[in-house]
Amino acid sequence: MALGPIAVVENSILELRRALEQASSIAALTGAGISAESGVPTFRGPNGLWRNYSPEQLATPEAFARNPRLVWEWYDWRRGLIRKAQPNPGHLALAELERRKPGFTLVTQNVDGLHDRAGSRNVVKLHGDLWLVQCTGCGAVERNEEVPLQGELPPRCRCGEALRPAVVWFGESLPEPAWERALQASGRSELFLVVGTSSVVYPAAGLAEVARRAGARLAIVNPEPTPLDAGADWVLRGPAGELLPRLL
Ligand code: BJW
Ligand code: ZN
Repeated sequence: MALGPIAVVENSILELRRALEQASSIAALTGAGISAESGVPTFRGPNGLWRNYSPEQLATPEAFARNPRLVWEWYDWRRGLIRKAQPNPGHLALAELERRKPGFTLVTQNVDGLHDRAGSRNVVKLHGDLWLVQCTGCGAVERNEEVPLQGELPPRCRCGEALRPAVVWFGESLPEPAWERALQASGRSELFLVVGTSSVVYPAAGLAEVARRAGARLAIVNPEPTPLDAGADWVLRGPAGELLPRLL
């Protein structure tokens, strides 16, 4: 008898839960979708536009050079939303997985800090941190949690130059230590979980392929199809906040 869609999801959950229990080395890659249920808009979803600008128009060094104030207004708005947001059951499930599995590595493209706030201790941040700022002149990096930012935008460093968010924009390289750790964790994983990312932004999206080539099994958690689905061992179609807790 053919299984209906609900039975297929249930089966996959059971199977994946068993695989997670048995694997000694697991890596997870998360994207904006894991924070969606916390009320943080994703980049490419229906609410992905801010004042009619796409992330590709704002998250670039060129956009910042042209109009630093506009780019900072976007970040200031996002910092405000994220400050009020709470980690959801998806973040909490990954923090729990880290506690249960010594060989677990969490790699995230997110800059919102919600994994840290959920209790994950060992988060590899590929695209930086929204709560750090970097001077475009002297290069100094400091924490800045002011919401909303006071004074003129862009905020200024002590040295007088403009500060920028310490995040990775299009065309910029990822922080080398984080990238190295992500590559290693992906290459040695037996199971690679891809959660809440459209998997269109590289090099992060390539980690799943790195893992697969090294023999890992691949699981996707996303309510929408992604380019990685065809090569995955499990595709769980649904929200991370509902599905991840059921994998524990
Ligand atoms: C849910 C859900 C729920 C919803 N539960 N899921 C090869 C080909 C072509 C281009 C390139 C290439 N290699 C590199 C490039 C260039 C470029 C790139 O990839 N471009 C593509 C867009 C084509 N990459 C780069 O430039 C990178 N650097 C680089 O390659 O350096 C080397 C180099 C140097 C010099 C020259 C050339 C190369 C840097 C990329 C930096 C990305 N930065 C951003 C901004 C970070 C700071 C900030 O937050 O402001 O990172 S852009 C934005 O996209 C952000 C995200 O981390 C990233 C990925 O987005 P994500 O997380 O996947 O979000 P969405 O919105 O796309 O998807 C959300 C998903 O959630 C959806 O699938 C939903 O269905 C799902 N979802 N609800 C689970 N409840
Ligand atoms: Zn400075």
